[in-house]
Amino acid sequence: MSKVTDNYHIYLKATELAAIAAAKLRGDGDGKAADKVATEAMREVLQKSNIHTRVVIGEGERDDAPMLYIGEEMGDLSSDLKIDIAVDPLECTNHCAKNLPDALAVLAAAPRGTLLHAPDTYMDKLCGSKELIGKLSLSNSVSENLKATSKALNKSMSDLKIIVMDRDRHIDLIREMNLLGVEPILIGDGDVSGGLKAAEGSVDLLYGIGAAPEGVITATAVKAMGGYFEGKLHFMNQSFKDRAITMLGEKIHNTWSDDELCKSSDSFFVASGVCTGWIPGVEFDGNKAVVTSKIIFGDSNDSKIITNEYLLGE
Ligand code: VTB
Repeated sequence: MSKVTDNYHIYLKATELAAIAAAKLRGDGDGKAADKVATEAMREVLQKSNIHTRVVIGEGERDDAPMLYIGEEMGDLSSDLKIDIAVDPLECTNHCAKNLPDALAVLAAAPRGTLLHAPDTYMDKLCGSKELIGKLSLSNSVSENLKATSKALNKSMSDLKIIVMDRDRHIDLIREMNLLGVEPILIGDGDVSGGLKAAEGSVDLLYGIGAAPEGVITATAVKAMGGYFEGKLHFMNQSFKDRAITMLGEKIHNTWSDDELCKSSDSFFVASGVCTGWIPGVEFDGNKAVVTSKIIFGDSNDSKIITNEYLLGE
């Protein structure tokens, strides 16, 4: 039977068309509308395919999301090839609305049952390059982790490039960094690209709390890149915690590694750029759209940048 990674083309097309659809609304100030068209474009590709695809992480619960909802099954349901996906048709929605960097259409794919069904809550994330494996932990203090990073990468504290989302929930984290002489790079949105930049070493760390579902998508990519990732669920209130307990029981207290969030190396991550940042965004040229994507394969640890042209209105 064919491997998951052999079938990446269909999923690449899904993120490409989602990115093009969202990019048409780039800068219009309406992230929800861009997310909607991206979701529709992605779903149409997966629905028409001859693979049996199931959404493990998607646009939300069935009652709230008409398409790509958690548990939705698409394509040829009788196919022997059964692939689970974690998707975010428009990651960093706010940046697409404002035409700021790093909005992406992203998808992670793996064999059935191998991606963690993460609840729709927050996740504390720590992510970096392979040099940091075994040296950091979310259970350690911020100071311990930063000192270990500085030592492992042979950089002074003031030279460390650490991405943190600019949120009130990170006030203490940022203060602790500042006390150690670290000036974090604060981002408005988009911790998926933040994690990927950290895993490839173009920055040193992604640190802090973002969305849990995107944590699984990031972890699949980081695993394939051979980088370091840890995530621990974080609850803003009791109702999110109660819901997570029904899904995961006592495991809600786990600190998950990338290998636990994506259990198979027959997996891949694909991102198509909407707004230029980590990868180039969609370029429109007359009746053509040029879309750039990055695919990272879990079995070979190879990655590819692919640029394709589509005729608009096709
Ligand atoms: C967003 C988004 C991130 O997490 O911030 C979201 O930009 C959750 O955080 O890229 P807020 O609710 O504070 O906005 C991500 O989607 C992914 O983790």
